[in-house]
Amino acid sequence: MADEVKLLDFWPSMFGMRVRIALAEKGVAYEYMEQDLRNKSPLLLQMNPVYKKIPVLVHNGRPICESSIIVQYIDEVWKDKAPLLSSDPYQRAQARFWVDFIDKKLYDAGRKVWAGKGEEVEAGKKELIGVLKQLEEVLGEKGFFGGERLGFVDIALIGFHSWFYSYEAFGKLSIEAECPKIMGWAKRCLEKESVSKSLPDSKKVYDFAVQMKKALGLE
Ligand code: GS8
Repeated sequence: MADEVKLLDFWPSMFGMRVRIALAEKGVAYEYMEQDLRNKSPLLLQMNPVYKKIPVLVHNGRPICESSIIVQYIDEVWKDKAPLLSSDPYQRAQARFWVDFIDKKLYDAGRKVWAGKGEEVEAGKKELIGVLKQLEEVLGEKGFFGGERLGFVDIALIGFHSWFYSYEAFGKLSIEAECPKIMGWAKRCLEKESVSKSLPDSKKVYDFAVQMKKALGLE
């Protein structure tokens, strides 16, 4: 029986983007199901009753939640093509550490920059640049965090690139000037079709962020 793969997602989500890229890298066909997060569907509530968040991968009727867990699941199930994690346990542990770091630090810093006010924006900018500079050190002279090829850390981080324009516009900063290595790395990732076709246009994300701020009364 052919695999039935569905992805519950929301287009501006950097977490959803991770899953889109992983599926594209593996060449897995799937049904993309855009979700309305203000009016959550019974399917989303049923598939992720704990957090009620996207992304959710539904593989042959069974849900998998949390983007970094989903990407690892995809790597384990479709293991014959495009390995995303190293076969070496130490390297795998390192990759998981940095994905956890991105999850804990980058989303919050970015949100302070685009959705915060006054001092919060300034604190968010410092955190954002600090996190990206730290990641530049981890990248070192490698082409990708995964070495020669796109890996787990690259996939976890690159979705944030579609938000960089918004961070720059709201925070009045230049990520290119502060973190040129990260921008060089992002360009390399975007040369891959699996990445470019999975990421939305940065200006569209910015328009979305403007609308969100209005809707949330954050202006
Ligand atoms: C985060 C997913 C998430 O924040 C993961 O999958 O890695 N740790 C999770 N999803 C958001 C949309 S993106 O900001 C979401 O579904 N929010 C709906 C809500 O909070 O009600």
